[in-house]
Amino acid sequence: MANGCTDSSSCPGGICIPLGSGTSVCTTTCGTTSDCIAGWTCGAMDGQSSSVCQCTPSPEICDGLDNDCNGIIDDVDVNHDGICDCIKIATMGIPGTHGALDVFGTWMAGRASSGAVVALGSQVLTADVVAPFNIIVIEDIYQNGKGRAYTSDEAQVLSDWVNNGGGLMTMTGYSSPPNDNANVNILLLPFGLSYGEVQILKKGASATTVPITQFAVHPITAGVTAVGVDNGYEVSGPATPDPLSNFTVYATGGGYRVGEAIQIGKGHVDVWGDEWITYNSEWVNHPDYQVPLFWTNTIKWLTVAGTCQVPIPIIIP
Ligand SMILES: [Ca+2]
Ligand SMILES: [Ca+2]
Ligand SMILES: [Ca+2]
Repeated sequence: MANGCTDSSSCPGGICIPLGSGTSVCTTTCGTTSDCIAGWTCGAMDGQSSSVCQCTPSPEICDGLDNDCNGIIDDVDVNHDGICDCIKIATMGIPGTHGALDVFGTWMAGRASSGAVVALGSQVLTADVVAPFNIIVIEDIYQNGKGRAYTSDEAQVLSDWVNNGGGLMTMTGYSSPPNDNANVNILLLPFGLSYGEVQILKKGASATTVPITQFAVHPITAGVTAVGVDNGYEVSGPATPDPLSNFTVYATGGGYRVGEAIQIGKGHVDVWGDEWITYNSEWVNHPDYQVPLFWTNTIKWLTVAGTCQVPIPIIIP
């Protein structure tokens, strides 16, 4: 659906049609409007033997439709900060509170101006509860004295939501062993993923987090050369990769898997083996880390293709 086509040869597998505003756009043939991107309609067009998906451009707004006819639904980012303004993010559990309160949540809320961030806390997960969100970030759900044990039914709810296009990110390391990870591992089970129970990458006497610098090529790691970890847990799985999933170990440190990203169905799961990327010290005291860029990349990758995809700026504001 790239804008600016000159003729159908510049639309692989598609057709170049005028938008009526002096520009043109690639489109496809269709049987009904449900074959088209939301906001487009299927209909006859002069010069075409088959019905084609058509669009009348208007300014993009957060309404679940592709208003400006560029092929992307709700791609609004008024401040050009790289976080789609229409994105709907939820957190589960308790935010990291080492240092200033919930730096990550505050940062996100300021950039997703229409969607903001909803704190689900320990709310029971049902299909209706998770359906509104593009992304869910699991923070501290350590059950002992903080939350509650999640169930396999709730894991299935999350799994269905991911397969349908949801983006799930988990973190760990908020508590010492044992059982820090038992609860989040319940929710990761349908994806064949888990955290280990042995703490890894403990910061030394320098009192600074262990820099993670070994990154695979992946959208999450683009432009990132270092982020910090302390007392994390290794990511494991999938033991036998699902042939339908596409997984990348995108970060390693000390020989351990620290970050793993998996595409499952239409959705994405990102498992990070630590929580310090939510802490104030890592955002403020580390010009050698790219924490905001790491998060901006992560949010974009977690967001389902074709919706709320906005360019990431060279400098993250
Ligand atoms: Ca659009
Ligand atoms: Ca829209
Ligand atoms: Ca924004």
